Amino acid sequence: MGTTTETCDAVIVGAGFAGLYAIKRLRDAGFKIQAFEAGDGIGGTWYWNQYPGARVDLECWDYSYSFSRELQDEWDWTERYPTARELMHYLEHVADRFKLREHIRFNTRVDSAEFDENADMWRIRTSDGKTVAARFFVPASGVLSVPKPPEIAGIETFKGEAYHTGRWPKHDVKFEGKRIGVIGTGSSGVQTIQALAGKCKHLTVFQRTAVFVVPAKNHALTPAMRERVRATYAERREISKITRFGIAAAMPSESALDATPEEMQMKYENAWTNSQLLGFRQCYADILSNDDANATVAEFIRGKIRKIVHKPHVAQKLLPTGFPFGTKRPCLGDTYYSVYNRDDVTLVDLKTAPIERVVPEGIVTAEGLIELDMLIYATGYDALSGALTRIDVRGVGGARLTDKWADGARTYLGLMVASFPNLFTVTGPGSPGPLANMSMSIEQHIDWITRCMEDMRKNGWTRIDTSSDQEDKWMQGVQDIVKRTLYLKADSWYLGANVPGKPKVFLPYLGGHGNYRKKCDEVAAAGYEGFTLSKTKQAKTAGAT
Ligand code: N01
Repeated sequence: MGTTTETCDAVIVGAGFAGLYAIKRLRDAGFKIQAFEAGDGIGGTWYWNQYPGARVDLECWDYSYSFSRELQDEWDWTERYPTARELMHYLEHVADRFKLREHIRFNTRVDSAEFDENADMWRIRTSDGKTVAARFFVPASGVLSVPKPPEIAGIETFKGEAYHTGRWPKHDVKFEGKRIGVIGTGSSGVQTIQALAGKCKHLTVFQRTAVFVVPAKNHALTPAMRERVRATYAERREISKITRFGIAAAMPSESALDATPEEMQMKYENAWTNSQLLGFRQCYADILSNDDANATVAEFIRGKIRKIVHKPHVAQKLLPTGFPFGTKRPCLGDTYYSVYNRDDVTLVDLKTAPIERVVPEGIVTAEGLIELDMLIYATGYDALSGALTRIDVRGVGGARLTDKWADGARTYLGLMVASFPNLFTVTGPGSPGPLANMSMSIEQHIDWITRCMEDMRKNGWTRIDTSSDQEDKWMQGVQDIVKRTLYLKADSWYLGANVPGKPKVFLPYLGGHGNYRKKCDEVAAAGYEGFTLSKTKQAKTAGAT
């Protein structure tokens, strides 16, 4: 371990939505903090994902900070679903407005973190060879931030340009006149494909699993639209705090199985026409819990695909089958299916023509060589736990987090890992995380963490930990809830099924954002039930702690 050069109350990892809010809240609460960011700029996900067509799939009104009324009033979003670039500018504005940059060391990765049991301090080592000692460790490093490689033989031999959507380069990438291949048809692939069709010489899409893509209905925002939202913004935010998905959307109580065909058709047409991410899930209560109810939506969308795509054999390949609607995150896209009516777009179905290898000239599938000038990997992420397990984290007794999570990530309350004291996870395993509005979830987590750290400071506690029993109970609860739904019927990144060798454990808490918030508040109010709080004999009180 290197020489300790700095001491602070909390080390924060990341300068995205979560990291920035953590810096602001903890600094304002009087803690001395140091944040590290691997990139050279602000933005997290939105800094790295500047691929063509990248934009968020929740409306800007919900996918934004709620902590500052002034910020809310002064920032004018230009589109219903802002682009990655606009989101990055928004976060840069937040960093400047609240003077957060001075707390961030850019171009610096956290390599390891080791808990010093005698001092109740984390010793955190960074890629610049320095070590920081901090009472608290808050990795706000994102749930979808570690790109998953495509695991295809020969990728290093390709002589053209190659990019992963999650690590899009900062230089200008030219597409004109090029033969481009996109591997992957999740949200990133769908957006990239829509953006590149017609902008390059030829686009070849390599699809392993067809997904459900529902219309985005993105549009520019006018001042009048912005005013309408601002008029009831406070109320909208308050309602969002108690709902299942962390947005002000009412969930129905009726079953799809009780609806008449006409009524159902009308609802689904309305969801298709006036779409938003939750549109279809808001039609009936049992869309995500009953196979027959789910099948009605799936078949409605398949009917739309058959109508939009002119060539029946292409339409057939695009029909999502084998998993229920909504159990893999549905994608938003206005032109996705019609792209396949173009002569300069080809769909390769990897189920019938698997990729054999990448060669210098392009990709060889079971049906032969496809020559390419550029390859874009839209192959997803090592989600939820990946950002944490790539850091060498060692807790009590030197135990490694990667060993502890060898059979699947586990936490108590989605906030803490037993025997890794004073380390708070943010929107990670065991929390609603990506199955609710992320910006709302981030604020809730960071507010809870701040309150906890303040209570510890007030009481002179230097260590907070939990037990394996608490983890067992919490993670069992997470599994009990998911078993009542259809989510386990899809090989999704929610359960790590997309990463070869990763244990298949469903990680997000599906009980809803509102219930989760309530539970976290109750635990804190009951004196941090399920946690143990203590004082070290030789506590080296750092800064304000
Ligand atoms: O990743 P994904 P993503 N050979 O894992 C395929 C959020 N997000 O980056 O399904 C061939 O969903 C893989 O195939 P399969 C959002 O929450 C949001 O697109 O495993 N194909 C799949 O098609 C989203 O859910 C936004 O069979 C391979 C694709 O690659 C999450 O991020 C935008 C392969 C990966 O899809 C992840 O989305 C972007 C291989 N070896 C992302 N390996 C918005 O807000 C993987 N695939 C709109």
